[in-house]
Amino acid sequence: MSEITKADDVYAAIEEASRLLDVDCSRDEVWPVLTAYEDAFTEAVIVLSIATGSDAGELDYSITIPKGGADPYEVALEKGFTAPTDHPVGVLLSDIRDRFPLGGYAIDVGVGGGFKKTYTFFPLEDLPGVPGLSEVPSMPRSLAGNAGYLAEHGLVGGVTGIGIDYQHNTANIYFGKLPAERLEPQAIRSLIVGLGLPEPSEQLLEFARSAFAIYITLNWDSPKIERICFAVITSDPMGIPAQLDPEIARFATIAPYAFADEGDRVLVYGITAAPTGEYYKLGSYYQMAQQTRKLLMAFTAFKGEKAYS
Ligand code: GPP
Ligand code: MG
Repeated sequence: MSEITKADDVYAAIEEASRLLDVDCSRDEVWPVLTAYEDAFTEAVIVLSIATGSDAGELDYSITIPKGGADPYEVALEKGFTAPTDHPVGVLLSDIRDRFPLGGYAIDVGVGGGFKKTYTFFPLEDLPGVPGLSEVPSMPRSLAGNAGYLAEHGLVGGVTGIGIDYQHNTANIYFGKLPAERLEPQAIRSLIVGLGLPEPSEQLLEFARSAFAIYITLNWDSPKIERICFAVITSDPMGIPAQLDPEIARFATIAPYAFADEGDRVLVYGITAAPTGEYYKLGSYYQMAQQTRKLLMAFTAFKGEKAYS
């Protein structure tokens, strides 16, 4: 596997994936982003992702930035990838950085839609929980407001990261793996219905049994949790526990990757329960250093109740 990937290789992969998906890809749009974050590429995890629903027809690329790298939101502001804002979404990342030890960052960019999100990851040995994160001043109040409900469903500690979406003014809270009984169909059904979301499909409930991550989406306007997503990780493009969508299945088989061995591939499937219904996602990893892969795989194995700060 080539772990050293220059912007040219990453651009070629994004261009190739765009061609396969019939997405318009402009070098003038993508290249400045790749070069702005190029220092991260050697060790970076690079993910190509698509979704059904309102995001259908878009290809996103995500690139991790190691701990100690430049704050990716500051880079995006400086380079003009995103406009300055007075909305609290603009200070959430620095508020978190000021209060918690970080394990690293990532960015999420649409080939068509431009700079969308930052991700902030916490160190695996020091994961925060909902109570601590609720105290972050710019955090949507709906986190504190739903903390009790989330805790009843096991979503309290073990927060692995925060996603901040500057286009939609939303924040995602990523939780690690829950114990098996929390993932039983009746537990997940009750979690979803109690959020005021539509009755989940059998397919979602079957899929959620294998979830290694669960994440909620919050906004600053509503006291409600906007949506919830269940993610399953596999190295086998056909190894998901439910039939998703033909476009998703096709992308799983054709997405470009830099791994020498097909068996080293990493695919993260998602099903989101949203007010308008369910939709599917797939993140196909283009590149991932062996060490990071081992860490991620180790993390997917549940190791008992998690402590949190
Ligand atoms: C997906 O969020 C989040 C990740 C794939 C984490 C990033 C991981 C890396 C290794 C870069 P999403 O796109 O499903 O969320 P939403 O649709 O709510 O923006
Ligand atoms: Mg995405």
